[in-house]
Amino acid sequence: AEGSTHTLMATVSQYACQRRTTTENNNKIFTDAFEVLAESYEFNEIEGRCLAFRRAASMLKSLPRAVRCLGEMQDLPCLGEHTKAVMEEILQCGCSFEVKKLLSDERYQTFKLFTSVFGVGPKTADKWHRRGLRSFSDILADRSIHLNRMQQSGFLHYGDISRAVSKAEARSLRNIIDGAARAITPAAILALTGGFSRGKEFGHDVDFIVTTPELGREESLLPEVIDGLKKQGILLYCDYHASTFDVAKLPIRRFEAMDHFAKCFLILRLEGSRVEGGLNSAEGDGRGWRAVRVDLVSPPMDHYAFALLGWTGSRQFERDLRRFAGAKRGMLLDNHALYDKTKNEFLAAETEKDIFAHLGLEYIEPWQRNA
Ligand code: DGT
Ligand code: MG
Repeated sequence: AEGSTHTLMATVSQYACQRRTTTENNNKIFTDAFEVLAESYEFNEIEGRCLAFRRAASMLKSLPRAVRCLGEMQDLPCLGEHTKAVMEEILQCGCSFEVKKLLSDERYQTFKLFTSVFGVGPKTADKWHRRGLRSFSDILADRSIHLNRMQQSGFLHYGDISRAVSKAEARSLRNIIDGAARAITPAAILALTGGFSRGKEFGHDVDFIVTTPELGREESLLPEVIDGLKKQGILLYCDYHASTFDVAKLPIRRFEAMDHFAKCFLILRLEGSRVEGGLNSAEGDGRGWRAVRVDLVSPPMDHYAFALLGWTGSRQFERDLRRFAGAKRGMLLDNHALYDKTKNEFLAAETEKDIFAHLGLEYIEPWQRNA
């Protein structure tokens, strides 16, 4: 077994889209440490180092077993001097001194707390930190701080939306969105995407694609679905973005930019009675409901496969798909389209399998994309 595992490790690709990564992580002791370091670099806007740690963590997640010694690291991709040094320390001492120091660092702790609020990113966290604010009560007591609508909702529903969403809750939300979409058109198509479509047990939100086969109809579908949710009295927050999608535009390389499809970021009220097996968390404080974050995206049907591939994730899988397309195939990929730069043409796709085939990649199932 030792020999075969070693061979397996020797053939690990540097690209997440050429690896199969389930939700089972055999190297959590390393990847948890890397995530703290990546976050810290993210808070300080040192993007290169942040991505290096995320890439290393993602590679380790794909391994069939834990890395047990220094020698095993030599054959693995995505590991640099810094990542290796952290792993070596963890192997020797059980933890990383650098990570321990960060976890007790005042700046790291404050950024972690502030960015846990819906609508607060590193830039806002930095602004508040510079003003000497350190806690939620500091922020809420400071009259010179203006909270936007998203942040106001973030604070209002903080307890609920910082609590993980379960699979059962995701299923209930699916039924709610499905009902709302079908009431508008029976032809409505609803697909679960994001972490739950990769088989995750818990998520920070629930992501769906909602569209219709009739091209162009999807643009008005989403506002109508939102209106339906509002009429049901379960719409607690809605940030709607109309489509700015232009079929002629070339795909963009940067992953971080949001796509141009019509979409909305919602907070919905999920009633306990709708959840099979009860809603423990909300029952706990005697309300019988909880607030949940839901994202809906509405691509035109001829770009459905790209939207599905783009929203299924994981984020690292998406980053590496794009990186692979560019570096290995001379192609541009984003959530809208795939463009072949050598042939100067868009490559159409009806399914995710078509896109993998265009890229010359073996098909990776959604549950194997937990990179
Ligand atoms: P979680 O945290 O349990 O909700 O995990 P995920 O994997 O569902 O993560 P989430 O909900 O943040 O994002 C789901 C997918 O949606 C992600 O893999 C790619 C897409 N997506 C979300 N945000 C962005 C973004 O800022 N840019 C791009 N290009 N795609 C995004
Ligand atoms: Mg999600």
